[in-house]
Amino acid sequence: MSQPVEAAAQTLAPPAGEPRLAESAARAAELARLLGGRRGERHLVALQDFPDPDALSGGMAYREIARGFGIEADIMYDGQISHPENLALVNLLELSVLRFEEGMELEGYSAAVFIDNQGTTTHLTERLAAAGVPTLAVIDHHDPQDALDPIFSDVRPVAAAATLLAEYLESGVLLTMEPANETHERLATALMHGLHSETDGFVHARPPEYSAAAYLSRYMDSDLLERVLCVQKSHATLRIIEEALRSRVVRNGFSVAGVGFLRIADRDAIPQAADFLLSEENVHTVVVYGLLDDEDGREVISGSLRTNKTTLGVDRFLKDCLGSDPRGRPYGGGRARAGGFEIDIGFLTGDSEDREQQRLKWALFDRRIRRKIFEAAGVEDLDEVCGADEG
Ligand SMILES: [Mn+2]
Repeated sequence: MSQPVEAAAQTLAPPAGEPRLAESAARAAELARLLGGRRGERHLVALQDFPDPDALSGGMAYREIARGFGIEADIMYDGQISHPENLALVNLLELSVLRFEEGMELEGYSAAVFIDNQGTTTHLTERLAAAGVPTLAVIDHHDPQDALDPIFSDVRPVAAAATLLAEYLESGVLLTMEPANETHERLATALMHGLHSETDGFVHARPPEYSAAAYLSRYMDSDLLERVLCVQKSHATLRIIEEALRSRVVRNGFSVAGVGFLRIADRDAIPQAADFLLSEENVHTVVVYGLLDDEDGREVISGSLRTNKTTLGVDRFLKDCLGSDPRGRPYGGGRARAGGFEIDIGFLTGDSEDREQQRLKWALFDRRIRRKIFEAAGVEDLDEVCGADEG
């Protein structure tokens, strides 16, 4: 009776599962041999400038692994952690990460390790090179970039860096995970959050992520994961989402909203507002932007694009739509389903005292950006969506 079902299950079983795990076990063994000869060293784990949960949990995993070999590791980034969910991750997991500050001495590190990046998305690369710190390892899942020359390199096209680190742990070669160990619980929770956020809540996960998640689920603390995921939004963020909702214009499935002036500290409200507007029926693509007041008086238009239209090439769309700055650098770019842009408004900066001036300035940029986006989206009646007063 069960015979045909079993036969069917066998033909459907993914054949690639085991070779991948065997490869991870081999890499883990190679890393173990390397770390075995480095007792007493201090390593720096370099994360991208805006570390996300995938990077943070990967750094955490390396630090735990290194500890077992008598190696201390500091996790560092040279930018900002501002998304509330990432801050919650750092706080709830009591994860100590260092933000690079001018004057910090990097010479004391024996080696650098790059996780979830290959040195091209962190300013630490140049600083480490200047300090003469050699690159020990690169563990990443992005396309190979060959910017570094590490002793150990594991760059494979899985959906998250956390997948690779979870597979290292599963091999048991680098660290023995124990069910009641609080540190291991936090680590498994962090890696699970990394997988979750990198795959948009497992919607874009593939077999390696599901199998890594199955392994991590044996150790993770689901209450803790729930607390990390259910971060409440700040009043400022809600106010910006409200403004986006009020000012949005929807045409041909494109929803475009300018939210006016906002503080740099509230910048992450822009992608959050974009995520929110994407949940409206019949909308497939959202662009939200606002005018940021930088600490040093610089003013920048900052925007986010979110789409669930698989045929929209986000990177191309933003580059075609917004063009480049005078030095030829594109104002915007992106990856699948998400992108962003920043336009320095240069000599129009300032006069923040003069309210009327500020209002006019915003109205000007708001109309121009909306016009460009709808133009690129192929919307016909631009006068109607952008205001007939523009020439
Ligand atoms: Mn990643």
